[in-house]
Amino acid sequence: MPTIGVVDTTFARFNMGKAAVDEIQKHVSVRIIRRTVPGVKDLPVAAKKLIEEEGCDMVVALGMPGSKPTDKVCAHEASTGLIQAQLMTNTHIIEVFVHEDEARDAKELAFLMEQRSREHALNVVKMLFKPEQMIREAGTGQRQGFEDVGPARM
Ligand code: RDL
Ligand code: RDL
Ligand code: RDL
Repeated sequence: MPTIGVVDTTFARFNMGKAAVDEIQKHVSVRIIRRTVPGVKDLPVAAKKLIEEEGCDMVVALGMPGSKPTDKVCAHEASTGLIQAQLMTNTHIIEVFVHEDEARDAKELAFLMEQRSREHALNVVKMLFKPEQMIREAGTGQRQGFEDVGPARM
């Protein structure tokens, strides 16, 4: 049975890992291993450990970069680390980041964090179990959280 790793943070203002786990369980019966770390910069090694030590076939890494310039730098570093961990392990780590300033208020932030977590969790399910469905969605302007933008047309 495939194993999906889910790692999130205590820094985030919404329980993103819980939403991801719930979404995966709605679609498939898989083994799920969940971890929580303090912040986004701690995600890369946690994801790498889930792959190398716990045998995860794919990982969802979720976090919330804050709105200050320092947080943006932090998020970029975390992203770079997540890409490095993917290349080192030859395994997808789907990065689910919601920047705190993408939302107008706390209510919209919670909505966005839940939706993006669920939609990327579903992407992981599709990539693992229904890759042909991803191909069907190629070029369709998918977004996670807010509305899809759709394809450009001539
Ligand atoms: O390793 C401990 C911390 O350095 C690590 O958890 C950082 O990711 C924490 N952190 C920051 O130090 C910061 O300045 C975070 C942010 N900003 C942020 O915007 N989002 C985070 N962590 O998840
Ligand atoms: O690992 C899942 C996503 O993090 C990853 O697919 C990103 O490439 C998605 N993405 C962003 O998160 C973003 O902020 C993309 C863009 N911007 C973008 O401009 N174009 C993309 N993806 O293809
Ligand atoms: O055009 C508005 C948004 O799509 C744009 O600001 C994106 O960059 C927002 N975004 C992120 O900032 C991010 O870190 C997205 C993702 N991750 C993502 O995974 N999926 C998105 N947007 O649709």
